Amino acid sequence: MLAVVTFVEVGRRVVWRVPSQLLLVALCCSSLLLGTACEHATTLIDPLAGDSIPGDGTVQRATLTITITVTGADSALASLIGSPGGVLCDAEVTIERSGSTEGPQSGVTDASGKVAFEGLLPGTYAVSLIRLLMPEEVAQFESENADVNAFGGGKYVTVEPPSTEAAVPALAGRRGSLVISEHFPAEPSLSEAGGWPYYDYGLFLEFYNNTDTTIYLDGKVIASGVPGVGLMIDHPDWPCETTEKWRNDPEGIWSPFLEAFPGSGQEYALAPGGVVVVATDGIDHRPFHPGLYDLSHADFEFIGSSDVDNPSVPNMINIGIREYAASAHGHGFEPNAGIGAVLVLAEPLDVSSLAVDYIPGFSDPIRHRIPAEKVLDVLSAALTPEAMAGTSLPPYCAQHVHRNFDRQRAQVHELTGAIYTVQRRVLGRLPGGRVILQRTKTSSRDFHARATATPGNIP
Ligand SMILES: [Ca+2]
Ligand SMILES: [Ca+2]
Repeated sequence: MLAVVTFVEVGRRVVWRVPSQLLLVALCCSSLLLGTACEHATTLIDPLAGDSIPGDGTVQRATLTITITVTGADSALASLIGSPGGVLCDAEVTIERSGSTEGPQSGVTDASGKVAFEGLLPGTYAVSLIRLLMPEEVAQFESENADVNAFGGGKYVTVEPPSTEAAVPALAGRRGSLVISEHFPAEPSLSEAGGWPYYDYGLFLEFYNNTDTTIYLDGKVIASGVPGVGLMIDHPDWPCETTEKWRNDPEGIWSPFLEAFPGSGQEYALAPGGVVVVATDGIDHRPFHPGLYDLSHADFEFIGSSDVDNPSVPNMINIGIREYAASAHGHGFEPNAGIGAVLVLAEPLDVSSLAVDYIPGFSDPIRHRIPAEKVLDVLSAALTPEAMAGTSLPPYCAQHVHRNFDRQRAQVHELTGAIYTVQRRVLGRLPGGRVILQRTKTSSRDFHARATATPGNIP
């Protein structure tokens, strides 16, 4: 198979571009592999199992028995709320058959952490769980776990008659404060044949106030935590053991680009449940490509030295060492995917006090370190296994950031040219209807790829 990845210098940024033919191959592979281990990809191309019943019209129904499990420190927390033994009782479990229009079914786990569903058609089922915690339950936790407000989890299970058993792990969910709720990384091809040129400016990030109090955005920082493409993979010139120091640093996240929200303290308030959209360009991108969005009402936009500046959309402030892709683009920060993306949200930073280091062998070697105590939220993501297999890249290094910040990257990204979005999962709703987003500091669990972006709304 043709497996050519061009290595393109964009300004002082180096990006991987992958031909669209490979993209098609990768997408086809994705659809074939669904139902095995492609949780990340199902939202892009649903396996069209449909509602038809094959054969002579009779089909053997199945029973699905699910056990919700908890491990490690989360198991200790579960014990405190009356759920010992590494299982989770009183969890609401929802199942929905992929590609069907039957709608979901729900049940609640018993004292042994089990729940059974009967009379199911065979197929692949999306299983998710939620166990919201009552204030009196959280009160039993040590202070470091006081922000745990739920257990959540999800998995895809293949159901076969007469009976299928599956264990689905649950993780303690922490609300955090201001959290990354969506990353739209799509750079569609503007060529009818696919490939070059790509449209790079329809990108956006979205953030959500996951707390019960007003948050002020003023001075908070959006950063790219990608320490450089060569630092994400086991590159011959930059092997993982060499890059460990910057990539997997428990003290902080090394970043080449820092963008601060404007305001000097209390100018940009975000109420509980409030959503804020930060666009690369705050304009209507639909005329450029139908898969893009109208971001002319974005709350903020990144700004560069040769940019379109919507005067009604406040500009982010570049507080980093240099401008993003200044010579080639000049539109401000572009939160694209490349072969992976680490996005960081941080408390206001005094940049002059940050540690600085130089990574040898790069044309843009300087990085600031965002101190661990300033990090509010992280999204760590990589290509899907199918997309990665369509490249000739060496394997990824184990961690793109230290597990203090994120336990496992989400394998959600497609090759350049694909249109999709990455959204944080909804954990549940408060009695008044306000959404609480899932934040287990595990990107692979907390985020999923979706076909349609929802700038400014939580779906
Ligand atoms: Ca811009
Ligand atoms: Ca503007």
